[in-house]
Amino acid sequence: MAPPASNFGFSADPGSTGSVCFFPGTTPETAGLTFRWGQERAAVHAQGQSLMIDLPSTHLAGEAVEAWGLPPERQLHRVAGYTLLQGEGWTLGAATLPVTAADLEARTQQAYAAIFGLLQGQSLYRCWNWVPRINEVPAGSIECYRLFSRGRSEAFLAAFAEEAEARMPAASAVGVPGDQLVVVFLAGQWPCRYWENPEQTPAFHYPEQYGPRAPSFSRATSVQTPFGRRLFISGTASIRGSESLFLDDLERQAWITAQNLELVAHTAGFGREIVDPDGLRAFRCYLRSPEGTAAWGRRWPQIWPVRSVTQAEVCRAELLIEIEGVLAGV
Ligand code: 3EB
Repeated sequence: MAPPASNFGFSADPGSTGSVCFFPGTTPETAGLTFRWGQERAAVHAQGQSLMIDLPSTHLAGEAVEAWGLPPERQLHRVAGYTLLQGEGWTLGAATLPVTAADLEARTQQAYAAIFGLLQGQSLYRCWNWVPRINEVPAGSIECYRLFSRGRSEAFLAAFAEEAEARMPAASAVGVPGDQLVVVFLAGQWPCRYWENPEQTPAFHYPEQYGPRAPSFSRATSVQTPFGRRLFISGTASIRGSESLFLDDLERQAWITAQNLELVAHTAGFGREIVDPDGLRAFRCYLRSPEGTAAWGRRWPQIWPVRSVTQAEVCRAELLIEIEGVLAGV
């Protein structure tokens, strides 16, 4: 079920802008950023000039180790609880924070305040969040995802006030076993634009039924890098307007998700194809339940290879699948 290397391997030519790698210059051996699924516990490791993000999420299919490229010139720093890799014009950061239901909101707020404190004029391009017990509702409280959303929202408001909505990057927030909140971000000084899906309510305008504070993210971020355009598409799911569609039907949720990905890619000027003959786009899929993998494995890889499939609670309890992507410009 592993996708063909021609689609999702990194370009043999390190200077190629046709590579799906985040930035050029990558082989798995020289990767700047590595996501490792199925690890014992959440951890951020710095090794040489690379970051490794270990996640205790069950790996279901595709690459168990995802190697992402970064520009070769980079330095390692530790600032405000984050391990940072920085190069000319860009910053990648990662942190793990122990959280309980009681302090998740405050810890999230602190984690984002720390990011804003170290950006130094750079824009956020992409945030990844792994949230323990994401769909649990602690006694006398609200769902952990909603606590997380409120903490993040408070931090955006504190940092940007009325400009907050114009600063919200592509993001994802999914569950993770254990008690570590994992936050990874990419920021930079290269020009970027945030995009919405014309068929979806902006998440930051979701009505209150989905939580007291709407989620702080946009549907995609396009970035004009010196190596070509990149589009980071947020975790995308079976949502139209603000409503979840096709509850309990993975297959139909997957189609709506794919349509949303196409709409966002097209809107941002990256073409509407999500099937990728040229190695220009890579997708990561989260499935709520491992039972879904069998159905997925039989049919979807033939029409749409994804780079990896990992088990994770998607932030809305009724959603069974979420897919995110990185696209290189054509
Ligand atoms: C949605 O569209 C599905 O809270 O950062 C997707 C991507 C979702 C990011 C986040 C939530 C987040 O609302 C959930």
